[in-house]
Amino acid sequence: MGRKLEIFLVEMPLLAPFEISSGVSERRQCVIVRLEEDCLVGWGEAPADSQPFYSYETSETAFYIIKEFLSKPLMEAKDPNEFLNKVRNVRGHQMAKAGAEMALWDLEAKKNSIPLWKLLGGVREEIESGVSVGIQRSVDELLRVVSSYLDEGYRRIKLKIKPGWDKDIVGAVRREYPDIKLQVDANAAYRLQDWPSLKELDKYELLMIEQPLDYDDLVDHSILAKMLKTPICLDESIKKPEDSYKAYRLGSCSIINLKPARVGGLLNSKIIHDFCESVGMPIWIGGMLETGIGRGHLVAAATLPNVKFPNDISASSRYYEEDIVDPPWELTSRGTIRAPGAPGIGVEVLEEKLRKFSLRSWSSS
Ligand code: OSB
Ligand code: MG
Repeated sequence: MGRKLEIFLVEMPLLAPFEISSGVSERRQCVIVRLEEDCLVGWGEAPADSQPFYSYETSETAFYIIKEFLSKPLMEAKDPNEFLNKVRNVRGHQMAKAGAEMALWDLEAKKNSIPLWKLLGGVREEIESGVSVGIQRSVDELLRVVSSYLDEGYRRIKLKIKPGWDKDIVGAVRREYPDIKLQVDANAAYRLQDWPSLKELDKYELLMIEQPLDYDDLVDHSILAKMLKTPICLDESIKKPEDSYKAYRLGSCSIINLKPARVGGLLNSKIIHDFCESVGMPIWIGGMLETGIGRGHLVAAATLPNVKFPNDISASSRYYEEDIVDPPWELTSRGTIRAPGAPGIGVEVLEEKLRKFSLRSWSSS
């Protein structure tokens, strides 16, 4: 079979700093996985950042875990299912696993000369694109940013909130745009006893409120869900398929933000997707400021049938001055992104640029 594995610790400058309740990012780090077999190359991305503020994983831990514990299984596994079985005894490290597993999916699709989204079981040729708007310096600044994204055609706006940056800014955006699809994401910034602040958001007709309480919590979310009219969507709390089952049984959420990287890859994403579909719980696909490589995998996931809301999958120009794929991901005039017709993730990786943004690399031979 003869595979060659190379991993890159990449750092790319963001066009603008991205601030969420748990911290701010000015440059984005990730690990890119390159898996070559018979002149075909599969690509994956572990979008852990330099700081452990969203999850405990960082770009450095992902690089280390892939190199030390996932590289051999990745070289040997015949498909994603076998890979996940081989790495079952590595606890957690879902983003590291996802980066490796996605390279295997891309390779598999390329071997079969079909787009990844078709291999996954996708059913739509374009996916709805929304944009996630970070915490800004002022309400005026926020309104300017929102207006420019709406002008570009994004189908839904997600506002990052935290205590003190919530009801006023949501109210200001809602007054300016009474009819847009609007939602908020707290990145675990509230406690259950803060519920009165969250209750005030009920009057703004939000599609959902994402991860209001602790990053690991399911129980308090199930209590909060009964107190709010606005549907609760979970992000950080869903780290593997079992978590989606528990969240459903407890009533901790009625929507899931499915991030393939957060749950260990596309196979686990499919399992969560299929479970949610079977119980009538809609999902959408979230992002982690991925490069064009990771976003290729997100676009594929967003073509699945139970994806019922616009996704946090924006055009390359929303994140980076220069992306590392060609063509860069672009928005159509309908505020969508087209699922590519080319094999695998459907875009070409610009290897020279990738190497330019690499801080370090490691290869199997
Ligand atoms: O909570 O959804 C989140 C980015 C980094 C870490 C966490 C989150 C986000 C986003 C951005 O909201 C989504 C995107 O990639 O556009
Ligand atoms: Mg989120």
